[in-house]
Amino acid sequence: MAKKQPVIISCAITGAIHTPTMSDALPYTADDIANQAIAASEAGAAILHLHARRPEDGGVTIDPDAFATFLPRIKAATDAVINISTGGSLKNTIDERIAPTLRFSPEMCSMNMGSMNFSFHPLAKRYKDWKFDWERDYVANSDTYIFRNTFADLENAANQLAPHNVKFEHECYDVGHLYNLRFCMDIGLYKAPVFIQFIFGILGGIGPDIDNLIYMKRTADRLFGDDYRWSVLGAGGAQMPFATTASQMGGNVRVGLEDSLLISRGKLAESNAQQVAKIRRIIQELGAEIATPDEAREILQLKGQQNVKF
Ligand code: KMH
Ligand code: ZN
Repeated sequence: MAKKQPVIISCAITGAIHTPTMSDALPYTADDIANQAIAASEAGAAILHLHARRPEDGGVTIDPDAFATFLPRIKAATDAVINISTGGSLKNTIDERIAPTLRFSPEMCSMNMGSMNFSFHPLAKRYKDWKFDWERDYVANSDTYIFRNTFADLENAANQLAPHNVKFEHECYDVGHLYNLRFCMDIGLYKAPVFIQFIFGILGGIGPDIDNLIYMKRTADRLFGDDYRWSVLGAGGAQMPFATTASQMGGNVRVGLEDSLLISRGKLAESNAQQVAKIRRIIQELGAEIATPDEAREILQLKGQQNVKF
């Protein structure tokens, strides 16, 4: 019998949804982002999906200089694959959002496969006292944002990034995004195998029902055949159930405080590494292996750590 492929664990360390008030564990200084990323890698994450934050107040930033404060430290301490977000702001242009990736030329970066509502405003009602001034309005006003990823934006980003040979984490929040990806492959923007992150539970995207996972997977099988690898991210309380199910369906998984602050229903996680350790234990207890960073590189056909610029 053919050996089962090991499961790639991605860990998304801090993101742009949650704010410091929501959890003391959410990292936002360079030290904390680096330390939590390194610990997540030691716990079993092969890929680290990274955003930057303002160290003084935890605000979201896409300034390449902010990434420079932690990328070299993480690279020096781990052999994990670094994946830089290009979606980390709902307000900036695609040119601004790809600037960190253009400067640091990582092995991977995210690519969001359609324009959409992307809202987390219901979270604003849960907190009365906020640690920092910016947080309440940032969260409450997310109901006014359109997350812009037009076909022109996707083509512009692919053309500028082509010389860097970066593998995209194609973030697909709904079935239509899979068709957008197929179209972009057909016009030559991306090379197979593409890596698709199926996303469930973002307000504005498809909901966290397991039926939807089956449907997304079946649609991707039809559209991409052998030309894709896939992973699953469930937001909030859907994180562990969706990761567990995906790992049993032959998929890969993404955890991390970017997408969920919880370790179990109603209980805050202490760190990113705690979430990685939990999903690793579940995957291994259910009889699968987890991928090392080098196995992830082989499965996703990455250019290698020696070719990044940080
Ligand atoms: N937190 C994810 C649902 C990106 O970085 O490009 C969205 C995300 C976007 O990861
Ligand atoms: Zn992200």
